[in-house]
Amino acid sequence: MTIKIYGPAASRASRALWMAHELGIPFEHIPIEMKDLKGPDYLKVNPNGKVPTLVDGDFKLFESMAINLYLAAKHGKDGFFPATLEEQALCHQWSFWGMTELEKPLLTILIDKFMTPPDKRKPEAVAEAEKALPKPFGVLNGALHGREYLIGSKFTVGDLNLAAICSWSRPIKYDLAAYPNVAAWLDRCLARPAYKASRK
Ligand SMILES: N[C@@H](CCC(=O)N[C@@H](CS)C(=O)NCC(=O)O)C(=O)O
Repeated sequence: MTIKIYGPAASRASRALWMAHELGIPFEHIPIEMKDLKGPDYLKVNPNGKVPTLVDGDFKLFESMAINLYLAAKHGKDGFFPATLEEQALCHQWSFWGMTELEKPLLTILIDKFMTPPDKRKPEAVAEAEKALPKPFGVLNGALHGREYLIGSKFTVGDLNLAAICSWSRPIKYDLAAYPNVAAWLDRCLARPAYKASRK
């Protein structure tokens, strides 16, 4: 049965859409509008009233990183979901790390810049978020020293998940010049045809 991915492309559902394109699996995209997320029909699909949600037959899954790790484990080929427990754990590590260390400050800036009317903007919150970013970007820059991808020598679900989070640095024009390994890695990941296809 064809999987269903709920959520507009301009939301965290983009992560699952990128994954589906990357894996080349058939999927149905249900771009439910944000205003309908708290309706009774959608709450049956995801009781959080948030996107993305994956429906795979009778199986329902929320949380973008979990969805992508599941899809990669189920359909990944040629090491995209690595074979060893250690490398799989590293994919989980970078996915959780992206969510806990990078997502919030990047989102704070993104929301302030693009979704907040000028009179409601919070320069202090943005300044705080900007202060939080150098440390994790420094860690990531170190981890990418001398390597093209995070784990082994190939692009994996760990790269996809973390790059999807880091992609928010682009619309906010966050300057990655101090983190050249991150900048080069992010360019490499976001140049993938599947990423581009997910944004059409
Ligand atoms: N940690 C969740 C976050 C999901 C989330 O907050 N999605 C946003 C859209 S990007 C949403 O559904 N917001 C609606 C709301 O919070 O009411 C994930 O990564 O899937």
